[in-house]
Amino acid sequence: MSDPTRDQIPGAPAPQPPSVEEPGTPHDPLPPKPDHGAPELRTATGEALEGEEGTARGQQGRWLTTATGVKLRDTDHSLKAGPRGPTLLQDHHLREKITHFDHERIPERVVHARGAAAHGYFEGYGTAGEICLAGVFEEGRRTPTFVRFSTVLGSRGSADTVRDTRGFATKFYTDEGTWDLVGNNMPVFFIQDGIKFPDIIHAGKPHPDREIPQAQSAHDTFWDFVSLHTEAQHHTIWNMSDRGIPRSYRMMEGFGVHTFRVVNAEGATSLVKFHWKPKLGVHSLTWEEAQMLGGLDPDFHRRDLADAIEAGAFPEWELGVQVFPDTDDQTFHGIDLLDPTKLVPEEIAPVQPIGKMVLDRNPTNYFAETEQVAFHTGHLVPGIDVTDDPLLQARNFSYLDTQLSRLGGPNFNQLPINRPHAPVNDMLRDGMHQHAVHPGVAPYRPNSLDGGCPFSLENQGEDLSDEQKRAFVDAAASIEASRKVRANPASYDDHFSQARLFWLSLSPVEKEHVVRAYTFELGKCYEQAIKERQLVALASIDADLCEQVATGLGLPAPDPSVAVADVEGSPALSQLGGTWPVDGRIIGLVVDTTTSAAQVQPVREAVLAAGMVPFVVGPRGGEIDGVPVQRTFATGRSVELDAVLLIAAPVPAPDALGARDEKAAGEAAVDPRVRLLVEECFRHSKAVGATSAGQAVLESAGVAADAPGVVVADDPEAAWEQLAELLPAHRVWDRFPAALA
Ligand code: HDE
Repeated sequence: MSDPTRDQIPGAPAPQPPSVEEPGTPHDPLPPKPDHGAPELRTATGEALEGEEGTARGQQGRWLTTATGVKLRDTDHSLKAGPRGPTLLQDHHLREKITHFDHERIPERVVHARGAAAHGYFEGYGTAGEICLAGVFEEGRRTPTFVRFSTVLGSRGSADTVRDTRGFATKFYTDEGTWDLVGNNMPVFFIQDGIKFPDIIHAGKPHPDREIPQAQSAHDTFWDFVSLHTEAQHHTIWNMSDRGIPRSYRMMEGFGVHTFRVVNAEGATSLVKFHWKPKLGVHSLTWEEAQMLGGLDPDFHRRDLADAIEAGAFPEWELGVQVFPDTDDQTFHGIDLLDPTKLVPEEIAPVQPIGKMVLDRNPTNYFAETEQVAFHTGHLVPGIDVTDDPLLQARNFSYLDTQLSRLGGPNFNQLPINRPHAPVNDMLRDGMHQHAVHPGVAPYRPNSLDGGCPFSLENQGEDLSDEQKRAFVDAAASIEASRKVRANPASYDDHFSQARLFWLSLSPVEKEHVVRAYTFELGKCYEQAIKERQLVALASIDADLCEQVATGLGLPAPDPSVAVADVEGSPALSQLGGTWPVDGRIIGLVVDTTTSAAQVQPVREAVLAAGMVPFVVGPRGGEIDGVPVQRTFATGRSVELDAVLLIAAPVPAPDALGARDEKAAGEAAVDPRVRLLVEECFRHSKAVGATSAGQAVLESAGVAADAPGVVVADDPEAAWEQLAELLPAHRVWDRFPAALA
């Protein structure tokens, strides 16, 4: 029988430390190591607790205890009636351990179940002062933030790179209370009224009989819904565009979607739409990359976010607002600002920057932070208020309600990740998981027993500072005196003009991707009637779009159900064009066992100096001439890379391929896995470079040395110099068939 005190027995082998090295330094190209240290405990305001307080529950070289702090000698054997006898009910440690384990899971979010998050800060520019009194926007003021990105449809364990809308939810821990901006990476939504949210989600989720398909919109019920509810067509075309498969959470725009009402210090109101603009630009995967990653690295976006922050490439966004006068009709250039299926083109309402956000710290514990964070559109601060958008109104109910079952009661704001950084002095009492020990006897107002406390800020006159006076006051927005009705305004009947606006905004390459996405998704539907109905909707957006999808489906192109709208595109909606910072991009450096450090090191250093991450990809792990190999031909795949530089042309290694392939490998001049890597990089329009030594791979992959985005040079450094110039454009757009046509 093993002895739990074994590490204290003289002569017993010393316990081995976990086989990990120190966490990487910023810009260390090695993938980050798992941190096997004790979980850091934090206060409500995010400060790390020091010493005993901070590490009392960490995995440390201390005594293991029960939940009540009783030291244990053995947690490996249950208490039995003899070594081979039955387990005794008396075993309180076994029961505590198993019972706690049995209850480790909480319900996953009903939507947005899969997510990844990071801490950071928001810094105001001071430019919003004229329209909004919220302190968070004051010049230079830094407010801690926590951001959770997510997919919508998939379960918690689903893949990151599926075609879907992405959530972009930000918690601002402001001095005036917590403000949550719970947005998406697309500016419009499927439905105009929150009462239809359960319907669209039921349609998008897996079919109830077999629970398939997971995290997909390519199935009958989704297309049944969107073809029957044509208000969904605008959001759907965004999903079918490259926006539905982002390259990285760091490279997504974020939108508040609804119009919000802001109030300035004089009490004047304006209507605004919030936009997050990523410093790195808006970029996407190709559909094939997204599909491959679903299998090869389902955690791709989660890993990318954490790795970038670990490497010091902190993601950054600028927050901007489109500002509209708060007129009675709440429209702008004829666009109904209360209709969440409509955007306002930036060309007619420019996005004005009001601050920036930097994400600079990974969560310490996924469950405690990313899983337990609870966003709520009703978490508003003085100066920021809601409008009557019926989708937003329903959300204001739903987000509070859903936490009750997800987090087990009404005290979820006391969880460390949700605790406000502003002082809390509420009269909410008791309930499941109450952590506060409230003194006093009179949690009601007015009272005469607890000195009348707490006071509300009304009638306090001169005793309060200006800042204290800044309480939340609901904006006194006028409402149309009317009868109670279950109806939409007439403006909500226009379902196609903005879907067309989006289509017309795209470049030929982006349009081609949209056509392929519709063709794929509808091709996965079984019901002919659904495909035909969706084709009618496409005809109402654009005849050419409909024609191309119909051809792919082998169906005739129908007539539109409504006259095609006479609108123009909004150039700001296209992702193409421009050049962008390359922070955190991953560059594959292909070597073989004969490659010398002198060939690789200067390029590695140049890549690092440019803020990118070099991955040395070699035939085996370990080091080659002292240079660490990050990926082998077995563990690496093109989809992880943003560009590849062939420093060598590795020859086949038959033993790595399995007996059956040995003959073929022996005959090939180049390792087929490297050839595949280059074929894929080329097909996905990534920059490809080769030295004269690596050029044989290009030949074997059928890639012409003078093809767009392919560079060849004598030595690695010269090749890298040319390759680096291609990266700010994200992809070699000229290589896509639509661009070549
Ligand atoms: Fe949500 N949504 N939503 N949603 N939503 C939730 O809240 C809901 C909508 C969004 O990372 C839930 O805490 C209704 C629009 C994000 O924790 C739930 C309606 C937008 C997240 C809920 C909408 C969003 C959620 C599930 C229609 C973009 C993830 C768990 C009236 C502006 C937040 C939870 C996170 C999560 C309800 C529509 C964004 C059930 C009823 C529009 C980013 O409360």
